[in-house]
Amino acid sequence: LRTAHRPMCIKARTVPALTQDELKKLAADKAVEYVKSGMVLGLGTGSTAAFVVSKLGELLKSGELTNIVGVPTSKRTEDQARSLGIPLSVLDDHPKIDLAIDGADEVDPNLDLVKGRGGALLREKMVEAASDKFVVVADETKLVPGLGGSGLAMPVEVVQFCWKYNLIRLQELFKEEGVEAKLRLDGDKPYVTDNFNYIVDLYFKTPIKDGAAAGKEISVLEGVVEHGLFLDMATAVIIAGKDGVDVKTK
Ligand code: ABF
Repeated sequence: LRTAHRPMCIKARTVPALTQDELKKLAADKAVEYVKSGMVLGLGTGSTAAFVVSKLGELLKSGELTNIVGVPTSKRTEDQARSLGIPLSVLDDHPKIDLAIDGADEVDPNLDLVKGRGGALLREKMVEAASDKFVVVADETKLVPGLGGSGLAMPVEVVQFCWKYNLIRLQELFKEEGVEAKLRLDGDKPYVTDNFNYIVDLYFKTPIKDGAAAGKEISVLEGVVEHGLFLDMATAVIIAGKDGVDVKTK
């Protein structure tokens, strides 16, 4: 005989879900655990990286960290770090960086990234390429099964001279993937990067099949300065989500 179970009515105590900013801060706090006194640090750009910079400012103020030097990846980050009293330098004076911490727009299962929707891709790539360790901080919305798969922009920084010529070449390069290329705007004017270049955003209809090949094909176009595919660069990715903070390494 089957016993009839009467459904028990349990009133679940609702724990408020963390906001996206709270998740970003969790990832940032975890990443700062990698920082040691005396390090030269690459300081990323974007809202998640800004939580890292704030935390570094707090730790310097309290004396828990001493003698660090930051190499910022954008004017925005430079301004924030300066306002917090973080000693700053540039890549030319510190060509070897101990650790860079930065956000990302997309993270795939291989820890490859799309970056640069914040417009700072060139300095980010230079600083992160010069770093012994590169730790990425993100909330779980950034996880994608394949790069370009979010339907959002994959940026390419191009010189202003003949930007349209490059936009058309980029669109032709990825014709089979049905890419739509658009000049990034700031109001009704072209968006200008910290390096006085423009950005052409590529919108893929399907994820990029071979990121390494795509990166090479974009890089060889004259007039292209840098692209937002950051492949094989991340040492660790710290993802904050509803189940906690997950540190992914290769
Ligand atoms: C930087 O900021 C960029 O490479 C990326 O485009 C963006 C991510 O911003 P957020 O942390 O605000 O989502 O890390």
